[in-house]
Parts: sequence; C-alpha cells; structure tokens
Amino acid sequence: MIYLSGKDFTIDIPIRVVIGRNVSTENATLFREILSPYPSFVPIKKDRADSKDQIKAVLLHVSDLSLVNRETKEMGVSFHAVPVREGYILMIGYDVHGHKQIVIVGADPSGIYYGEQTLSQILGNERRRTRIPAALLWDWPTLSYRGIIEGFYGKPWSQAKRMHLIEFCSHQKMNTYVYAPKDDPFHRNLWRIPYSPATQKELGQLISFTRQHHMRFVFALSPGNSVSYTSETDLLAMIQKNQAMWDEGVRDFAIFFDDIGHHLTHPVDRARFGNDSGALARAQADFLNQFYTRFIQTHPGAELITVPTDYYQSGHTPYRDQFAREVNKHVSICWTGDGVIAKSVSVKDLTLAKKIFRHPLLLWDNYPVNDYLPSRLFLGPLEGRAGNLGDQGLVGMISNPMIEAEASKIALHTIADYTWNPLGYNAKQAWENALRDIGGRAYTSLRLFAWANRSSPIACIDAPSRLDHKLSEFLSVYRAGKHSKLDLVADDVRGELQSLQNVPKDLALHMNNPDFIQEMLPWFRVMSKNAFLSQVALEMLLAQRDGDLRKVEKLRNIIQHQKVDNIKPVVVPMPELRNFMREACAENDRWLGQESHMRHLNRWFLTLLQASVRAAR
Ligand code: LOG
Repeated sequence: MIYLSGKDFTIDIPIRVVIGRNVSTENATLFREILSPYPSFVPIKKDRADSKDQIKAVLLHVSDLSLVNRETKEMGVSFHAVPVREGYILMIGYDVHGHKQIVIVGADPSGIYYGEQTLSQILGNERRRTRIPAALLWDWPTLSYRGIIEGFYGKPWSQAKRMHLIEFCSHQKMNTYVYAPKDDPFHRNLWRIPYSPATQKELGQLISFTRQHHMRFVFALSPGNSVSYTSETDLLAMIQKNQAMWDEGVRDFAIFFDDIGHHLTHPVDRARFGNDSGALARAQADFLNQFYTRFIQTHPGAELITVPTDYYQSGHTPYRDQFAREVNKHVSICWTGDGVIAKSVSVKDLTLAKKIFRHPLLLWDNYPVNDYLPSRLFLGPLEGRAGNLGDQGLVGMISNPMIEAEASKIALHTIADYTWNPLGYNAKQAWENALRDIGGRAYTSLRLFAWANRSSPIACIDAPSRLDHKLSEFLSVYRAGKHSKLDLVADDVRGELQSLQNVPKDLALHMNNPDFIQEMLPWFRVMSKNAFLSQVALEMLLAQRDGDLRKVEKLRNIIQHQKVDNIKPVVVPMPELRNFMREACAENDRWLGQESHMRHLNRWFLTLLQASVRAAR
C-alpha cells in the first residue's frame, strides 16, 4: 500500500540518524551508507531532543516498541497492524510539529533491509536526489519463496557472476538462490563425492554472501541417475555432503529427481519397491523421508525441497499420486506448470497441482532459461502467470535464468515484481521499470535491444514496432512510385537503422556493465549486421529509383555475399528486418529482370536499326 501525500520533501538540512536497539548492526550500517552521500549527512548517534533544523532518520525493528509507538504517533499515523513477515513501513514526511522525518519500521532484519532498498530507490540509485515525494508505504511480499535457481544445462556461472546476480536479486527483494547447476558434476553424477577443499571454501563464501543479502541459499543435489534408494551408504553420503553445507551456514536443502529415467535400475531397489508405475515414486519418497528424519529433523531450522520426476505433466499420473501420498508432508514440492516451459500458469493449473501433489507448492518457472535454445535471448517480461496464485496457496516461485547471467536481469527484475505483489503486476510496466533501472543512461538502447529479443515461448508479441511501420511505409511509397516522398521516408528509416547499429556502442559507454557487454557480443554483431544489411537494401531501392544500374548491382552483391558469422550461431529475431530485406530483394529481382529485358530489347532494336541502315545503303 502506498500513500503519496502530494507534498515534496527536500533534503537540504542535516540528517540525524536514530537507530532502534533491536536493529542489527548490518541493517544500521546500510542505513547510514544510504544516507551518507548527502553533504548534509551528520552521523549523530545520540537521540537528542527534536530539532527543527534537522531531518530525523529513524530505523526500527518492530520490537523497538516505545520508539515505534512514538514515531508513528508523531507522524500522525495510527497503525494497529504491525508489518508482517519480511514487511516494512516507510514514512517520509513531517511529524506533528512540522519537522522532517524519514522512518523505517521493519518486521524483521529482511523487512528492514527491504525498507532500506525502497528508500534507496526513492533517493535515486546513481545519484542521490534532494527532492523526493513525501510518502507512506506499507509493504510486504505475497510469496514466501521469491528467487532464482541456477538450474540450467551449460557452463555453471562463475563465483563473480553468482555474486553479482545474488546482490541484484536481493535489491529486488528476492530471497532465494538455489544452487543446482546441471553441469556441476558434483551436483549430479558425482553427487556422493565431497567438494574439494578449495571449492568448498568458495561455496562457503558464496553461502555467507547470499545470507548477508537476506537470501536463503538452497543447496541441491540430483542423485537420481545413480542412487540406490535402499542403500544405507548412499543415504549416508547424502547426509554427509549436506552436513558439510550445514556447517557453512546452509539451512535450506533440496533433493531433485528431474530428468532421470522412469524405472528403478538397481535390482535391490526393484526387489523392495517393485517394478510397477508407482515404484520409482515409492523409492524416492522413502529416500526423502529417511533423509528428512535423519537429517532435517535433527538440524533445527532446516527445510527440504524436492522436484519429482513427473514435474511437468498435465494431470494425475500413477507416479505423481504415489509420490504425493508417501512423501513427508513438510517437504515442499516444485513443479514447472503444464509443460517444461509453461506458456501460462492459471489458478486452474495451480488448483489441479495442489490436488495432485498435496504439499506446499513452489513453481519452478522455466522462464527465462535458454539452455534448450542457446542461440536465443529472452529479454521480455514475465507473462501469463495469474495474479492470484499467491492467494490460492502458491508458496513461492523460483525462476531458472538464462546461461547469460547479466542479460537475465531484465526478466528477473520483472519476476521480482511479480513474486512480491502478483496481484499488482503489470508486465509492460514492470518491463519498462526493469529497462530504466538496468539501462540507466543507456535506457533507449537497452530497450531497442530488448525489444528485438522479446519473443519467447511465453510471450505474446503484440503491436508491430515503430521500425516495422517505417519499413512498410518505405516499401509502399517506393511501390507507388512517389519518388519525392521516398527520400523523406528513407531518412526516417535510416535514422532507425542507425540507432540499432549504435546500440552496442551506447550500451558499452553508458550502461556501466562490462560483463553484460561481453555476454552480448555475438548478439550485438548479428543485430548490427541485420541493421546494416537492411540499410544497404534501402540504398539499393533508392539507386533503382535513380536507374543507377552499377550502384544497384554493387549493393545487391553486398547483401548476397555477406559471410555468416561463425563466432557462435546466435539469432536476433527481428522479423521486420528479415521481411524488409526479402521484399527489397524481390523488388530488386523484378527490377533487374526488367532492366535486362530492356537491355535485350535495346540490343534487338539496335541490330534491327543497323540492318535497316545497311539495307538502305
Ligand atoms: C530441467 C532444467 C532445465 C529446463 C530447461 C526442470 C525441472 N528441469 O526438462 O534443469 O534447465 O528443463 O531446459 C528441464 O525444469 N528439464
């Protein structure tokens, strides 16, 4: 809930910081960091008597009762309800005496952190604003699990990439990072083997980093390809590998059974669980339950998540029914919706999934992952997820990002919006916010690039682009033979194509994210080349209009002989450019046909003329 008073709030006098007793040192440090860029910031620790010539900035935990009561009362706000889990109240305005105040009351350290993130965004991430709107926000998340799963096939992210993304997600108020890279051998085929001391240390650092950012670190193993569900040795290996992670601070664990065969392979397992269509589910449930009793229950605060082997099918399967019946009720289950990449997830889908799985449900959303189509980027917003899934019992949503971590941020920004407040989610608005936030000064270029890569298995592409309109207009003016107007339209199209070609440079100069540029290089090349070739096609049609055969042939040659890039086979789906080039080449074929016909006629006429001259002699 946001209430803007309509008044402006200027930060032009010293800021005095007051920190409640129950606020953590980390929360307090961040609060001071957010305010310290103001020249007027004075880090006065003691709560002196109120003073008119200072802005009082107050940070409180909800249990700092007397201060919470005093501050809210002074702000003229009477909240009977305190912020709920991970929630916060942020007040920017004037107290009853007309003095300026900024107050954050958080339900817990995460709530305080989210209040601080919102304050930081209001103040401006790049440069602190001095004029902000007076506002009252009462904000809390709808979904309990909001985050990402590094769960794609392909080269796992580096430590640095993970950290960048985790930090980014936490700024967007996400709270979950699931470690499950399919191509980390120690996650799947070598799941029993402990990590080397060096890798363990790196993971330890990542775990602390994640937790410092108010995110759960979910450690996942996928034992399904080799595990013997009845083997005590395997169960012990599972416990030991997770114990090492518990020692590093992990409290959330996952055992995944996706993408494995549907039959039990070990004779001992078949002997115990049978060979029917429910056998695999019985075996997995037994393994999960044993792990639950022997590890999760003996480690206070630990939680367990799983994904079944039938995670995307529609409706009941004997496997699913068995799995739901037998797995311990406290284990959360992930499913991906109807299909591996669900085009949409409706309340009906969720209701059915709840009926089938009968456990706390998490949506493993395979958007924007691109491991099944690595030539493509999915830079559009999250779409097609019903607004009331949270109210209907969905516990959380974890998104599987693209192999390209930095480029994933666009979709993830929108997914963070959705998971925080699904009912208020508007894909278009969320996408604009994401592009502005991530693009910064390069917003326009980032939007052009993202627009060119917005189509995906979940996106419905609506309105044609401005470029599309202009290219069609150019073709129709050309075909109508309105030669004088053609130059005008051509100028417009040239401008648009030039902007596309400038995108990489602009992003490199103004986005301040070299990793993103590095990731995008192959796609930049393809997009620039498409734009360049379209420009050549445009000049070719203009040369046709002018009857300049040599120029026409030269330009057509360029289009014809462009070499295919062999850095990486990537695709930028810009149908408008492809259509334009196709149409332009068709016009060119026609024109060249007529031209050669004319030349042929001319030659014939000349021969005739010469013959008649000869005859006349
Ligand atoms: C994998 C996932 C992969 C994704 C897209 C799940 C539960 N598992 O079909 O790791 O990234 O598809 O290729 C999957 O989705 N299986």
